[in-house]
Amino acid sequence: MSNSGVTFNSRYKTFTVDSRLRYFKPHSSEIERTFAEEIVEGLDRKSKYINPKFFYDPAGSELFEEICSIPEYYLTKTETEILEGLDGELAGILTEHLKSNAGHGRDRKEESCTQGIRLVELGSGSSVKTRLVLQVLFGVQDKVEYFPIDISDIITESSERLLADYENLKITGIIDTYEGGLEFLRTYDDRQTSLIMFLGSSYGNLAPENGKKFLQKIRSSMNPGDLFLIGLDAVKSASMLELAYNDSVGATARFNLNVLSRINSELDADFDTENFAHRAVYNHDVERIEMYLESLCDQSVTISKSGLVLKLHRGERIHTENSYKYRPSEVRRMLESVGFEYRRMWTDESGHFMLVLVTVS
Ligand code: AVI
Repeated sequence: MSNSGVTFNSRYKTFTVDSRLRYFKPHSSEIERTFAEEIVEGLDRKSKYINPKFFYDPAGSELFEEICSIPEYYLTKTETEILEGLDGELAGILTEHLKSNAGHGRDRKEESCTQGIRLVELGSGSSVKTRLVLQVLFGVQDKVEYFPIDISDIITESSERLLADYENLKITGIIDTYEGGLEFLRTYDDRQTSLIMFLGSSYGNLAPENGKKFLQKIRSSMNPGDLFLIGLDAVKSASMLELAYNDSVGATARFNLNVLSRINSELDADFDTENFAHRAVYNHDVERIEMYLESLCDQSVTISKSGLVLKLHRGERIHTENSYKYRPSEVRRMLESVGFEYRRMWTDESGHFMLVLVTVS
């Protein structure tokens, strides 16, 4: 990947690979400062936490891919099955949607009506799911522009694989936080209808008040006629949930512990991962899985680049993730409360997972 040196706006560097592939990435010093600051903010306090967005360095992203392939982590498998089952129906909805938007003379330039739908994905996720939706889009239009937004450079690899398989695909990757990526797209052209996807129940990693703000952010980045497809994990038995987050091959434990290795290498710290244990428990009261890193002894850790010496006692926990689960009956209200228009919900036969399509007018 070579840096073309062209800047789209002052926050980003552009990397142009060829006419079908380019990336935008914020200047690295900015990312590093944020990481160091946020780590101090979360650890230099009584109830310690690390924001789960920091799981996704290259090693963490690979571990997450591994988790997605493990049977007890039913989320990926179930969401994929739902997507596989709705291709014809989704194609029909998208075709109808394009027709009705063209007829209603939206705020966009005339040519937008013939330019079809572009795919925006928050979190590049498993390319299996992306491919299923691309397949649907190629069924209704000749060319597709795909905008993966992900904090990790992993999108560079998956993009190249996608381009090898789809001749008429163009990819503009945004290596940034979701908020940064959405802001980027607001200042980008609005000649096409966007289908924004937020799959895998990643929304569940946000606390409800932040989730609501995030939905508002998505809503405000959308133009009339744009679509938003969100995947949400449903409330179910604690045993099934706890198994999904305590898998038999220990991938979730390695994923959780990897954030400490990341802090070691990027912020010059000396966490000994052997001194921590992975814990994942279901909290019935707030209907979420909670993940922690538990200190196995009294210990002191230095995080040089954050200027912090951390003292942990045996049994003390660092809260690393919440994964909220949703009731189908509350999802529609949640989405409508921020101004989305509800279109459709799909679930698997057991009701373990939901895919919901909304739009804005
Ligand atoms: C990305 N996110 C939806 C996953 C989840 O289920 O909360 C992250 C994860 N954490 C442990 N396993 C998977």
